[in-house]
Formats: sequence, structure tokens, C-alpha cells
Amino acid sequence: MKNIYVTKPSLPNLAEFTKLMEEIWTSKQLTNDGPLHRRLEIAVADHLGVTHMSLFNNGTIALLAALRALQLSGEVITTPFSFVATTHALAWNNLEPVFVDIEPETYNIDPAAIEAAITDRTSAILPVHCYGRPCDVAAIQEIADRHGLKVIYDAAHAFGVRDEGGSILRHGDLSVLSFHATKVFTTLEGGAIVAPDQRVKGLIDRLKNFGIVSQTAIEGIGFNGKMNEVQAAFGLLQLKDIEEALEARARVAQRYREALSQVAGLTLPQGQEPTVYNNAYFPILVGEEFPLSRDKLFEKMEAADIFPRRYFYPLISNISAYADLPSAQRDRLPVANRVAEQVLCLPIYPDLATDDINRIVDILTEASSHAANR
Ligand code: T4K
Repeated sequence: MKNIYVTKPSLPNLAEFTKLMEEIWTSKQLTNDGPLHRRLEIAVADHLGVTHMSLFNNGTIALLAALRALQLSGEVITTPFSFVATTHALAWNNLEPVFVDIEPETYNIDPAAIEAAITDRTSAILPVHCYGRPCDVAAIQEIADRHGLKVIYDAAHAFGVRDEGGSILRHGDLSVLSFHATKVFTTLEGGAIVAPDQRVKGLIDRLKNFGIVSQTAIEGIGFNGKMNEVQAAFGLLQLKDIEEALEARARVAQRYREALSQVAGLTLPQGQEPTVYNNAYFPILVGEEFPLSRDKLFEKMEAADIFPRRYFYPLISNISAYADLPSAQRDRLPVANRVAEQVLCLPIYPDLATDDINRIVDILTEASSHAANR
């Protein structure tokens, strides 16, 4: 039987890609703010409805640059329920992560918990729009304003997500995207920072290019975060197909909802009007009422050549690099620990065939009718 993975990128038309490669072959401009990079930067910003954006070679380097650009120090309050890159970016900036618990409905950082974790060493908040579901941006901003803190959103999952006022990337001081191959919009590897104005974008553009201002002037300690022309070419073609890709994802999510909403013990992701979601992931929780534990269900699916993922398990606060932090104690993070132990991200991507969705639905419904074996 064919393997079904948690995601598969949609590839652009190969002939069109070849044409763009010919442009690169002709110009021999391979990287360093080349013409395709410039085109993509404008096109993506325009598509997302933001004004100031800097492309990066990947989302992790973009996160490092965002934290560096804001010159933070001391402690940064963050969520343990994310991909490890979120916390690693703090560590690489010599910032101390302070974990707080998440909300049981959105799996995003709990604003009430943020307030309680603020000390005189806190300089910022690093929330994640987990699975592309928006954080409580108003509550987070209110707390940040009251305590003079910066807010950097890890928006790696949030390409194209909008609230009633427009792109959710406009919130906070900076938002950071990932364009990795597993993401809704990809440039193979890639990422971006959304900045509030041209001055901050300029600072970020310098940071990602070693601090170079001109041939004779270097400002600050930059590094190499540049996106190359092949990545940009791939992105330009991805962007052409993004609306259809998002619609196809929405259809997969809808099919899962129809088929699984009545299955006892499974909690499905719920949307909230008027938010526009991107269906980047389809996380379900496998609760106590389900006959199989999450891990037994995971193994059963793998045995049937279906490969969902336990994003995000283990919880970041439980991995050895961070487990000794005072804020990492399990009893301080009950919701995050429970969700990490119950979550399973089902396969979702534009080309997921109806037969494959049916295979996934069948295995879940069949498992739900078994006698308990947790
Ligand atoms: N912040 C957050 C919240 C993030 O989720 C991420 C990345 C970042 C920051 C950092 O951004 P980047 O530096 O990555 O731009 C993946 C990705 O590597 C990672 O980008 C992503 N989050 C994370 C959630 O997932 P893995 O280890 O699960 O990927 P992998 O290689 O096992 O791929 C999963 C499945 O996708 C495979 O089973 C098959 C499919 N796949 C994957 C690749 C790479 C393909 O079909 N084609 C491919 O080229 O981490």
C-alpha cells in the first residue's frame, strides 16, 4: 500500500521552473539580493498584505535575526508547545527562556500565565501562532505595553492567516515566517521577517548580510541569512498556486471534520469566525475516552503505512537542554504536557487524494470501535 506522509509539498510546473533557472543561468546572479529575490520579497509581502518584509534562508535564522534586531536581554517568556527552533533561537541569543502554559482550546500561550511570569529581567514575549491558529494578540499586546516588553511572534505556521483587521503578521514588534518544504508556502528552505517600518527592515536586511552597509562600512555583528535565487524562483511559482493550495487544504480539513467529529475521544481543531485559517496542520487530541492511547494509535497508523506526526512531542520544556529550568517543571505546565501527550497531526496537504483521506478516516473510526487497550 502507498505510504501517506503528514505532508507533501506541491511542486510548481517544471517547465516554468526551468524557464526561471534559465534566467539565473543567463544573469549568473545566484544570490545576494538578486532580481528574483527582489521580485519575491515584493510579491509575498503584497500577497500577505504587509508592507515591510525581509526574506531569509530559513525560518530559524530569521528567528535568530529577529531576536537580535530587538537587542533583547535577560528572560523571554515563551511557550513550550512548539517546534524546538522557537526556544533554540532564544538560547542562541543568550536569552533565558521562561516557559508558561498554553490555552486548552488553541494550544497557544496563555496570556494570563504570561503576566504571572514577568520579572524585572523580562525583556520580551515570544508566542507562537501554533498550527496557524492566532494567539490572543490583543491580550498579549496589552500586557506587553503595560510592562514595556517587546513581542516577537513565531509565525512559522501562519502564512496567509487573517483576522478581522487583516494579516495576523501585523501584530507585535516582529513576526517570523518559515518557508520550509513542509510549510503551506515553501521556498525549499526559507523564511521571512515582517517588520513595522522601513527603518527596522533596513536593520534586519543588514543583519542578514553580515552587517554590510556599503563596500567600506559594516554596522553591527551580522551573519549570513540570505535567500538565494533558486529558492526565490521556487517561491515565485509557489505563490501563483497558493490560493488553490489553500482551498485544497480546506477541503481536506472539511472532510476530516465531517468524518471524525462524532468519534468519541477525539478532539478536532475548531475554527472561530471571522479568522481565515490556512489549514497548515490538522491536530487532533486522542483523549482518555478513545480506546487506544495516542502512541498506540500512532503505531497502528504507521503499521498501515500512514505517517502522522506527534507535533509537538516531546514538549520543549522536557528535552534535556531546557528541562532543568525552573519554568520547565511539569506541574507548572499541565495543559502543555497533556496536549503534547495526546496530540497527533493527521496528514494534510493539497494533493492528498480522497482515497487516502478515506484510508485515514477508516483506520481512525475502526480503532474507535475497539475495546479499550490503552
Ligand atoms: N518555528 C516553528 C513553530 C516551526 O514549526 C519551525 C519549523 C521553525 C520555527 C523553524 O523554521 P525552519 O528553520 O524549519 O524554516 C519539520 C521541519 O523541518 C520544520 O521546518 C518544521 N518547523 C517542523 C514542524 O517540521 P520534521 O523533522 O518533522 O521534518 P521531516 O523531514 O521529518 O518531514 C516531515 C514529513 O514531510 C516527512 O515525513 C515527509 C514530508 N516531506 C518533508 C520534506 C523535508 C516531504 O514530503 N518533502 C520534504 O522535502 O521537521
